[in-house]
Amino acid sequence: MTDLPLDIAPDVAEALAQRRPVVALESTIITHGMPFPDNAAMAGDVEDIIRAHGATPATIAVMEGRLKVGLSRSERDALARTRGAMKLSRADLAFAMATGATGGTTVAATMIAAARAGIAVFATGGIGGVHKGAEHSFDISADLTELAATPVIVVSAGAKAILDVPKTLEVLETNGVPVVGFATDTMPAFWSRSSPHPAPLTIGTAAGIARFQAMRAALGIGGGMLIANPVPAEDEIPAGEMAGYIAAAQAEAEAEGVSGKAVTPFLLARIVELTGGRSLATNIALVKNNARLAAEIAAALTA
Ligand code: PSU
Ligand code: MN
Repeated sequence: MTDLPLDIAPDVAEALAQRRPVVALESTIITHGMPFPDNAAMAGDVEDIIRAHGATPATIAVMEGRLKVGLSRSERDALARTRGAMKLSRADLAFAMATGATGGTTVAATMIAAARAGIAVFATGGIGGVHKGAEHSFDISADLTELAATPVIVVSAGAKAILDVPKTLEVLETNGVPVVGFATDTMPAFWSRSSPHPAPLTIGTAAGIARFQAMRAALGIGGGMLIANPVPAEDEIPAGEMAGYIAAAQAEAEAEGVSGKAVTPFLLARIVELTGGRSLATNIALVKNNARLAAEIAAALTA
């Protein structure tokens, strides 16, 4: 039997054993989603917000082959500085563990690790989805099928607006994944509070989300759900303004032949440049906002 190189941080293990609220956090956002040193500051601030709301944060990553559920401050900072970290999803999480590699976990890989550790809720920025032009590239994130398979509530600001949002919603529906607008009946669009697309479901309280997930479990329906929590109004960039930056970044990605795992990091980094850093400030604000809601949901789940 292969021993699983899984390290659950002592404070996380204790909180789980005492059935206190725990919120998982992903790390691709640290290794591939934001530049240093903003990534390190964001990762620390988000953990502090979760603690301030009475829950224990568990940032998940693979460090030299060990799957870490909960990083110390120095591990977090080391990860934020790592160049050439892998971007790990369902397909290659175990590869990194078998070869001693270091990598950030995407939404999909973070869900796998969270479920394994017994963590029921997780906060991110925006999930991966169906890319624009997917009818040619077939680029559809493994985050979508993971949401169908793994029972973790993922709190996001929607699907990233670089994606084809209606196609992403269709794939989620096909796979039986509930998409819940938090106190909104329109799908948020990551950097912007709204989009032209209705939210499939709406719930206005953390307790309501906890009741919905409990009812799904009682019915024997497996899998997770996606919460779409709009970025605070004071931090948003209007969708009309973002559309131009997104189109420009997309055209550059195509011209440079960027494909596969590199697409999302390329687009996010280009959009930070095109907006003069504003999109990064908004991205950080929306992750913090999602961390707050995730802590409330975690508390409602343990109540
Ligand atoms: N949210 C952010 N920034 C990110 C991500 C989410 O604010 O970089 C990451 C997540 O880890 C998500 C990944 O799983 O982007 C999607 O990558 P892809 O499109 O290649 O599946
Ligand atoms: Mn992809």
